Amino acid sequence: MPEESNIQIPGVPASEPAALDEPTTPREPLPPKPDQQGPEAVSPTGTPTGAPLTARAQSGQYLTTAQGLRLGDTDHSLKAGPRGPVLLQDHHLREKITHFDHERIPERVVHARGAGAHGVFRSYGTAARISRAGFLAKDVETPVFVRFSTVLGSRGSADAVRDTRGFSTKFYTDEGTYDLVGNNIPVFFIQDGIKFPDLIHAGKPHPDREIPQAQSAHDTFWDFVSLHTEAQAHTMWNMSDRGIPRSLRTMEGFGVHTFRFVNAEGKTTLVKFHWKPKQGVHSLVWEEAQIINGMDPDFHRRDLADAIEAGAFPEWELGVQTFPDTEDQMFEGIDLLDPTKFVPEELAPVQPIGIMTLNANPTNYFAETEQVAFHPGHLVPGIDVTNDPLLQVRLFSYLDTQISRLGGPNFGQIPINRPQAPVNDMLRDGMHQQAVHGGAAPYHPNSLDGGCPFLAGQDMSAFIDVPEELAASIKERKNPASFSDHYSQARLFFRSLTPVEQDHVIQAYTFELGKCYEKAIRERQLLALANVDTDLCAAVAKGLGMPAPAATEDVADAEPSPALSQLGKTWPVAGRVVGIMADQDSDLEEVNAARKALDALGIVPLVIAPAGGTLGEEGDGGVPVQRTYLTARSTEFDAVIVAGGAMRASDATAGRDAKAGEPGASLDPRVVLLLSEAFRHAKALGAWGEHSATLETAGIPQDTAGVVAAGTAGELVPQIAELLANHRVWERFPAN
Ligand code: HDD
Repeated sequence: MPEESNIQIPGVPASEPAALDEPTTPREPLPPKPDQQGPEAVSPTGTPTGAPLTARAQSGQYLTTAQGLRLGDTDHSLKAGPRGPVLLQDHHLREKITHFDHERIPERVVHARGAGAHGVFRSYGTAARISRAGFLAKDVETPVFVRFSTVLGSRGSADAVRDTRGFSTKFYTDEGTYDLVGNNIPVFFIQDGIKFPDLIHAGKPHPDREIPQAQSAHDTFWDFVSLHTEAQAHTMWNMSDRGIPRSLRTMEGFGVHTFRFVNAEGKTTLVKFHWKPKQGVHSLVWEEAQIINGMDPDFHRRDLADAIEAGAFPEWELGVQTFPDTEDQMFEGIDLLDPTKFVPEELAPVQPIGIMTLNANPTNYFAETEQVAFHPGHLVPGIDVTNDPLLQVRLFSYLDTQISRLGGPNFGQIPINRPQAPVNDMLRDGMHQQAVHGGAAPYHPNSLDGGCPFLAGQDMSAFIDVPEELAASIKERKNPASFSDHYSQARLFFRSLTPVEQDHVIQAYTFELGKCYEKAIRERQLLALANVDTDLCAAVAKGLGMPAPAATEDVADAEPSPALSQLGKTWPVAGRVVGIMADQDSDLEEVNAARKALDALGIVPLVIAPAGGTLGEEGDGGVPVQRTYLTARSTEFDAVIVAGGAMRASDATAGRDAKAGEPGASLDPRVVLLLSEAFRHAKALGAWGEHSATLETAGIPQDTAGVVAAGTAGELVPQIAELLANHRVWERFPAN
């Protein structure tokens, strides 16, 4: 070996320094530069795993390529002269554009639009007698990730559409991941999974023009549900206020199917899951929903993220209805394997088994909310499936869909999908494999890798399939006779609602069918409604200007279930939003007193003023403005307080100089719009002192339910809070 590096370069005298100085002895690799370290290792719940941490994304010192090469320019492509064509050799350009070109993955075929949050589930231990699931033992805390969704709309569609909402929960338990993939409606459209593509093809936009987006108010949807009458019960829930939740935080959730709990002795119990929100069950009204979809398409997503960020962590109690695992799996005449049926709570009470708190927003939407993969077949010991034919097909579909959606069979290795229980599988290779598996024998049984891993027994937390005796039967494509009642539960639901809620249902059917062009479809759906309830059918037919048909089926009556109504209860007011309309004429001390009093109740006060900034002097006495007449719309507020004096139109009008309430007074039209909408949507309205005159000028009658006049802010706030506890001033409906 020469003593010193002496590489010869043709044409370069040997005395000149060599261009390359190859190391001849091995040396330690250079320490990684700060900007060259791998991405932060986080657990599925977003908490650092303890692996060496790096700085946040975007905070490394130098920009690099994906290979860690430092870049000196990322703003100009490499060209043949400043005005010349771009060169193919520009490796940085090609990497940057190629990666960008592939940033999107296919959206979910259903439930494409969603919002997620991290949290924790704490079990009460009340289910421990009937399920041996470790995470249901007393006081066990299990990290969770929840994704709420709409069903029909694309990823970029609006939140407040009339639709079913998905409610999926991933429990990262010590015994493996358990997914509860439910909806906010306890019954489903179809009884057999083979119909799912038909249902979704009918509900999605028409294939020719791809309209309408995220809506069921169109011909193909109603064509399907009127021809396929087992969908009537679910559709009835959709047409009720449940189809337009006020917030994701104020929705119930349901596992829909009947599942099977298995205890330590192997004894089984049939169960139906319920999520009960501590925040109450509240909905929008249809006009509000329509306004919101234009004003703030991200309404639900924003509401959830804001609440969590503000520390108002939403909570749901998980409960189960339990049924004996009898041979026929019927309960009070209801087939527990029919997913278009629910069991009224009056017949089988919901028994609480734990509480879930959502306490952290995702760090990255794509990595977590988009890439999370749920599957009803992600089970743990102690929870098993039943033979519900809808559930059986779901067990195939969810695994299958992730392969095209997440690009291969290793989606379980994506951080949000990684179990928190040790994984010791023999699945190997495949697209996007992240692991470097050692060993020589990824098969069972083996003798080369010491026979590992071994099989566990029930006492070692193994999942043991419940041995189930099956009745001798013939192979056929048929439903059981007990699946043939398509109307009684739609009737039960409708008749359990209060008149106000029933009126909303009538309006919803009339709206949706009014958007259908084909008369035959409207007629057929009216026929289905006649079988559900003749009054409902007559009211919808009247709205459509069509004759009401007579019922064709003899449908069984059931006892109404008052638990189905959202009215008649009071709920916590924490987390609700109250708008305070103030202006330069306001008594700022009183405005601040109102803000403080609301805040003390956990209510979010937002001040609405003619312009942004601060009313009065910045500092102690001033009032920071959160919304202006331009940015505010009534739909954001659960109640509105008027604390301003004039609120005049900013342009010259006859009453420009007159105070509100005085002859000739003229309010800014946006103020009038906000107040009149809030009034029409049955929200509490209030004012103190002379400001009641502003309400009067806006056309809000003073001596009406839910319109409060008080002497001071201190007197007003408790009255507004009391009204808010009922969600709306229901006496003010019907609105039109
Ligand atoms: Fe489903 C997604 C809920 C029936 C096929 N479904 C999906 C999601 C929810 C539900 C909440 C969104 C999961 C997420 O946030 O990622 N689905 C239900 C409920 C059903 C139901 C409560 C009936 C009780 N689904 C159902 C059937 C099939 C599917 C019968 C197919 C035969 N569902 C899917 C799917 C999706 C899905 C295509 C789309 C994305 C995904 O699974 O991961 O596989």
